[in-house]
Amino acid sequence: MNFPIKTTALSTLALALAACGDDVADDPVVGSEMADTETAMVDEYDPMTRDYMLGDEAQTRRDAFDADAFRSEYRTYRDEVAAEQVEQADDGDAAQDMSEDEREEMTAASQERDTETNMRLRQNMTWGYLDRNDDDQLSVAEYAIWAIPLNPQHEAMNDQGQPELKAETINKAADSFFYYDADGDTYLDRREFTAARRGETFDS
Ligand SMILES: [Ca+2]
Ligand SMILES: [Ca+2]
Repeated sequence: MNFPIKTTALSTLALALAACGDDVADDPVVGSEMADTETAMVDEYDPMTRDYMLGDEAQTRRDAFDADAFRSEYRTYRDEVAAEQVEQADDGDAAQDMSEDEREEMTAASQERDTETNMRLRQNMTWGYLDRNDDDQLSVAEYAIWAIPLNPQHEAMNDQGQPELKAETINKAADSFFYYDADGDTYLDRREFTAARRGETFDS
């Protein structure tokens, strides 16, 4: 699959936003600020790289986690993602009326995707991209879109010969999910997910 990158339209938009309409295409300061932002965004925590100590209550919720239901929900999202297209960034009048969230979403949606899976790169996985059912919270399967490595080739095959997540991969994702579910409602809200994204530790 070939998904063209809309870098030109995006850069034009970023420059226009940064300059509030002034023509600063040759301004080296604007260029270097953009480079810094891009570098900072690439630094994403990988929740699969650590062990998680769960408290008793979190462990109880973790034990009640249904891995089969998770597999089914996760597979649905992967199929959805595979059918998505890179969106063209809109640098017209509409962009000026956008909220910060909408602008971030538009920028992330126009970036290059993983060539094998068509998933967004992890740093471009916005809240809106992950919250597939728009209920403003992340289920384990929604969280796993971000948490689990992109490429299913590293995983096992199921009875039908299709790529299948290994149990240990699901276990690790679930461990980290229940670790970051601070209020124990079995979903991650924005604040809890931000803590996960930053790889914060609560161990004493
Ligand atoms: Ca959700
Ligand atoms: Ca929660």
